[in-house]
Amino acid sequence: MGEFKNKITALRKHHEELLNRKNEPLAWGNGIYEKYKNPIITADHTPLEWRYDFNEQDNPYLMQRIMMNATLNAGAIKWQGKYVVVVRVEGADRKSFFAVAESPNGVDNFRFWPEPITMPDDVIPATNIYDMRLTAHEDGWIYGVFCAERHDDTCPDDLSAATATAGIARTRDLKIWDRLPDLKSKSQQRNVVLHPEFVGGKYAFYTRPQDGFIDAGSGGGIGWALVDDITHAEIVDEKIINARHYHTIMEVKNGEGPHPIKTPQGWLHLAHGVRGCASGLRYVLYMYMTALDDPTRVIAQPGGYFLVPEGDEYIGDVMNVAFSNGWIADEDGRVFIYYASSDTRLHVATSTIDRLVDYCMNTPQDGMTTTASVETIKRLIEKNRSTNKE
Ligand code: BGC
Ligand code: BMA
Repeated sequence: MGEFKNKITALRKHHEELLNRKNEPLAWGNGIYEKYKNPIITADHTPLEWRYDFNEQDNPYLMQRIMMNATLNAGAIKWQGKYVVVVRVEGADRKSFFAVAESPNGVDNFRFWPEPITMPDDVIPATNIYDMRLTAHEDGWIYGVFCAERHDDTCPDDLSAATATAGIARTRDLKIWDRLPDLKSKSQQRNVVLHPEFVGGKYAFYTRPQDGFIDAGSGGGIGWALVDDITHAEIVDEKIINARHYHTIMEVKNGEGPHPIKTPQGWLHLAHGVRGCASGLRYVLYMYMTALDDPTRVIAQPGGYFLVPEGDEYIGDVMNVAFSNGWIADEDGRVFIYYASSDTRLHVATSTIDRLVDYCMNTPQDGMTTTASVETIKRLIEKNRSTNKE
């Protein structure tokens, strides 16, 4: 009897130590942002009540009855003074669900709320839902837009055939969610994001049209579509605002991350780019900016990637992945970038609006050839020669 209680005490102590662990920025970054020593949320951070049956008769070995596999791709929002993330939690059964975790400072001490989100289904229930983008819209609601995945029944013999659609839900308190009908679109859609402001009186979505479930194909890149009625959202016209290119970090796919941050110089965007290589797909993050008076007009496109997996971040369920669908811009200009590594755990990187705008405006563009890249490097060397002479 006593032994079972002791085991629970030890388990809870170990868990509390993990939850209370302090995080520190790593020294020697790239000057653009700071990465941190520890991931902020791992599967081990999930509440013990989700995993263990604490009744000694029913669970004499104190086993995990439900195992958690990963905590990744989180939407983020500053809410009631707290840094709040809506985490994609994945169980051992490969089903993802959404769960809220909050921190007092944005970099450590994240704690899950007691229960995962109960997300109502659309008319046709999805098999899996994931990667929520949170938008506090000027209409007063907080929206969650996420991917709803279903088996593609037009291919009954192919167990991997699937469809990706944007699910839409809204809430006032992050607890009770009203599900709206899924976004209607001619093509499949993943990485759909709601812009925080009305544009010409309409709701505006960043889209990512794709030919198939995995293949972006002729989809072209990150799209933009205006929608009259969010309660029956349908894409009628879609235009590509951030295209993919041959031999870049986004040759195979790209997609909007969280919704862009409004700055005096323009909208600041975080996105992911994907390229193919011998070991599979490589997912990295990149940035761009668009004009305040026209969020579809690109005004800055720093070349190459912004953030990539490094060290332990390379390793996980889906190797070589950095993915972000959540960031928080604080009142004091600090920015908390929540990114997941290798579809396994959640991290934070911190920067400021000023630094990110500087990065976007002053990082050379991709010249698209080796010759152009070498010329760009030589220009910097030359500039440094004259600076050093001064
Ligand atoms: C996974 C996602 C992934 C997608 C495309 C889904 O089944 O859950 O994490 O992005 O497939 O590979
Ligand atoms: C994508 C995303 C993410 C995931 C990534 C890598 O398509 O939507 O869910 O992080 O694949 O597996």
